[in-house]
Parts: sequence; structure tokens; C-alpha cells
Amino acid sequence: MVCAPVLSVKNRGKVTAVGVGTAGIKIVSLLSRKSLLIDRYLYVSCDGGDFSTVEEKDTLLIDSPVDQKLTPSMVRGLALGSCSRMGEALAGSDVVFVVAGLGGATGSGLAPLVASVAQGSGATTLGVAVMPFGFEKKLKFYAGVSLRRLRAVSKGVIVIDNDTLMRSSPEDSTLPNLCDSANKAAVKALGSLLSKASEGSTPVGLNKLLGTVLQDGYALLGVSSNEGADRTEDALAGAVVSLGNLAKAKEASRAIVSMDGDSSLSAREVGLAVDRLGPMMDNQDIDVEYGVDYRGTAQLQVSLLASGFRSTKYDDYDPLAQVLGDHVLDDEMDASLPEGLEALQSCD
Ligand SMILES: Nc1nc2c(ncn2[C@@H]2O[C@H](COP(=O)(O)OP(=O)(O)OP(=O)(O)O)[C@@H](O)[C@H]2O)c(=O)[nH]1
Ligand SMILES: [Mg+2]
Repeated sequence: MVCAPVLSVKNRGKVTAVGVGTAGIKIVSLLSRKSLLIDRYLYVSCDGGDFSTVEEKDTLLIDSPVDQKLTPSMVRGLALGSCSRMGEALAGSDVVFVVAGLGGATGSGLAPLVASVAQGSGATTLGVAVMPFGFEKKLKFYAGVSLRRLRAVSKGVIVIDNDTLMRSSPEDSTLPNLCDSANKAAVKALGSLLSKASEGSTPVGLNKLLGTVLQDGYALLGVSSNEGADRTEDALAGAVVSLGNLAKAKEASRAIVSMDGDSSLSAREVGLAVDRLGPMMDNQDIDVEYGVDYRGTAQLQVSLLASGFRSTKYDDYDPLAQVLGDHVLDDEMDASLPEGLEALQSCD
């Protein structure tokens, strides 16, 4: 089903981006340094150390009185008392993006809670879920459950895969370097989808972005970079391959090709990317939109946002949902409290 875009860019109200947990906060704080369609930023975490790069006035700390390893459900239990503060911080927003790396306790636990508060306040709420690296096998279950919950409480979710984002890093990168280059690729991709109209860009615009993500509430984001004579064809092919690792590319019915390069990026290359997408995805009927940002470098990054997939590799992350189908045991988001704090009541 195709949903009409909810807002027109001309008369849109406030757009807020919320970074949740360590990865979400890093990505959103990098986005905040760019000039984008985002008016307001908020950062939520259980770990005060996550706030080192952001302004204190934009932070919401979910404090744990015990020094115990938390689960997503415990994080939610601790956060229930802060829902009204979250609601106040999000008041007046028309569109809210909730960005988190899923798989850890904080992002997996809080992203669906923040999204449900945002959605409850009347904002069109979109999750942006960064899925764990392939080697983080233990995190897949939390990530899968959290993704399902995030989809249930948001209007739509954009999914980015850390394995896709790390492909441009050298093989001998350290883990912090791997995260840094993954963040750079994610910020370029999200930044190019949310860029403002200016001399240096032909922006995608919020309407087209929402039209693609809200079509069926689920969009995958593939990225790839390349330079040299065949950079457009090669980067586009890399982005299609990265989507093909997550779902059947030919099932996509809508896509946005967003190109981030420098002033040498020609109209011919833009046309080539739009024309070549259908054949590369083995789907001539795909509805393609595009955006171009000329403020980058000669290393062209193509970001490919696509929706319409019947299934994705993340369906396997939450085997319980697979077995139960529509009959989910825990429709309501569960919330518990760490040992010793069970007597605490939510004061919300
Ligand atoms: N792209 C990217 N992914 C990251 C980064 N830091 C962590 N991740 C990944 O994001 C997922 C969640 O990790 P964190 O964000 O550290 O977890 P958290 O939400 O803070 O939860 P805690 O377990 O409570 O710390 C994991 O798959 C990490 O590998 C980062 O800077 N960039
Ligand atoms: Mg953390």
C-alpha cells in the first residue's frame, strides 16, 4: 500500500533527531554538525560518557542506581519514570527520527520506548536502526527483537547494516577505526537524504524520503563509494550488492539514489545512476527518485534507500517471531528492573 507523504516541505514543522545509546549518539552528534532539514537534537542514554561530544542541555540521562549489567528490558524499566521528560523534550515536533545501534542494552531497550513516546505525542516517527556487525553474533537476538518493536511503534524504520558500512575500511582497521569509518558512511548517507536545498545540492527532500519509507514502513539503506572513470556505475553496483546481502533486490518497488560527490559530478552521471538502477536491481518497474550533493569529494558515495521487500535477513534474528507469526507473546514492550530495585515503582 502506498501512503501519501504526511508533510509538505514548504509548510513542515519541526524535525527532531534523537540519538539513543552509544552508537546512536555518535551518529546523531555528527549529523548535528551538518546543515540539514533537522531543527532539533536530543540524546538519550544510560551512560553519561556517551554525552561527551554533545551539549548538556540536549541530553537525557537514564540513571541506574546499581552497577549491574543491564538488559534492554531493565533499561526500559529504569526509563519508564522519564517518559514525561522525553515527551516534554519532543513536544512540538512534527517528524522525529530515532537513531540507535541495535544489539546493546541501551539502544535496543530505549529506541522503541523513545519512538512510542514520540509517536504518542503526535509526531510522524521514523526509526533509524544500525544493525550489528556480522561477528557480533550474541547481539543479533536483542537487535532482532528491538527492530520488531521499533517497527511496531514507528511509522517507518530505515535499516542500515554495520557490515555494509564497514566495507570501505581497510582490513587491518582497529574496532574504533572501523566504527569511525562506519559512522562517516552512515552520516554521509543520512546527511544526503536529509540535505537542505542550497547551491551545493539538489536535495531529496522530506516528502520523497517519507514517501519511500512509509510505503510499507520498512526501508533498507545500502551504500558504496568509488572514484575514477567508472565511479558512478561501480558505486551504484556496490550499493545494489549491499542491499542484495539483506534482501532480494528485485522485490524493491521504490528507491532513492542519493549521490554525494564534488563539483565534477556531471548530469550524465546522475542520469546514468537513475537509468541503470532498474536493470541492476532486475526490476524495470522500480520507481526511482534521486538527490545530489556536490559538497563532498571526488570519491563518490552512492546511498540507495529502497522499500517494498517481502522479507529481509533480519527476520532470522528474532526466531520467536518467525515461529509465532502474528501471534506474538509479548505484544506490550516488557520492562523489568535490576535486582534489588524491584520495589521501585514508575513515578511517571
Ligand atoms: N556504526 C557504528 N556502530 C557502533 C558504534 N558503536 C557501537 N556500535 C554498534 O552498535 C551496536 C550497539 O552498540 P552500542 O551503541 O555500543 O550499545 P548501547 O546501545 O550503547 O548499549 P549498551 O550495551 O548499554 O552500551 C553494536 O552492534 C555495536 O557494534 C559506532 O560508533 N558506530
Ligand atoms: Mg553503550
